[in-house]
Amino acid sequence: MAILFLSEADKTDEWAGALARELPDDEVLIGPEAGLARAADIDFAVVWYPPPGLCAKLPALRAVLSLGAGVDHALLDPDLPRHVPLVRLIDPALTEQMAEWVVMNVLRHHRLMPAYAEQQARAYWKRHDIPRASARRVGIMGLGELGRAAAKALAPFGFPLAAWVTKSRKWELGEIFAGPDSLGTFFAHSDIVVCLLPLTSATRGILSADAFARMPRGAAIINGARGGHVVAADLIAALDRGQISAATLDVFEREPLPADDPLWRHPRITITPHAAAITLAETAAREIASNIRRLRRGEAMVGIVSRDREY
Ligand code: NDP
Ligand code: OXD
Repeated sequence: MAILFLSEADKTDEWAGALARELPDDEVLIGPEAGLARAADIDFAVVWYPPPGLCAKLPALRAVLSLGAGVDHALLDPDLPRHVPLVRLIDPALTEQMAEWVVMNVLRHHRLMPAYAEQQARAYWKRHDIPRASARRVGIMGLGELGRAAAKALAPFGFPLAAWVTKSRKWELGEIFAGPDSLGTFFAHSDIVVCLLPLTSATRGILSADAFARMPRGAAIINGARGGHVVAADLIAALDRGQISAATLDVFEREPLPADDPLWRHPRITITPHAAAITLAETAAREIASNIRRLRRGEAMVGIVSRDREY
């Protein structure tokens, strides 16, 4: 059988090579034309923003495997077959990178680096008092693969941790807030808010004017999830009023972020180009191939997405 690789992202050769090494008995086909020409032979599609309607034309398809941890890109296809599983990527290498990025940015905000960067631009020397880490509350939105790893990496610094999830549970590292009714209280208890949610109908636009107003004055925002979580105009307004002190954004509604976007030039916004965690072909292909082998052995795959929850 054949694996179809569907992604406009760069490094196609690297990906095809890594998948071929992991699955030596399979043919790896690249791109929509190759897919349509050999539709009947394809049992797995490995995708990032698959062309809408294409997966529906593959009669032997057994699973759609995302090249990323998020699957919002695949769910944009209204014809994505519902009878085959959609699988997100769980890759320890990706998780490790995200934990590093979150720790780096929580420490940057905790230690007022955005304010010092602004001062440096004006050659202005002024020291600010900072609270101890034990008095800086960090609220993590989403406690999945990435949220849990970020929390574990933050815990040794002594920040009081909280997490917002769908269902209540025991959590040894901090306080759990569950469901939409607890969101306002969660925000009110978070001096630094880290967003690691999937982008779904329930989470789109969740970091809005209303959310910023509920946070303590001077709270900082770190978004490593998806651009659609943040209402950019509301964030800029909250920064300009001082309600939010600074923000770090890795993800945007439009990527690459257009050069004339005001987010680029705001003095208290730090931007990374969707680089918080970059999928590495070698490690990701290993995880994807393991899932393909699991299904072929009749075992359950890891990371199956609920189509109703959208994650
Ligand atoms: P998971 O599916 O493992 O975890 C999702 C978490 O979000 C769960 O804890 C879930 O709660 C929570 N959640 C989902 N919907 C809601 C809701 N409506 N209300 C409250 N909590 C909710 O995802 P990952 O941790 O693997 O990844 C998270 C996201 O990070 C990805 O979807 C992707 O968009 C983004 N990402 C960004 C990268 C980057 O480089 N910037 C790289 C990789 C991923 P519960 O536990 O109750 O189910
Ligand atoms: C992902 C991403 O979802 O890279 O893995 O954003």
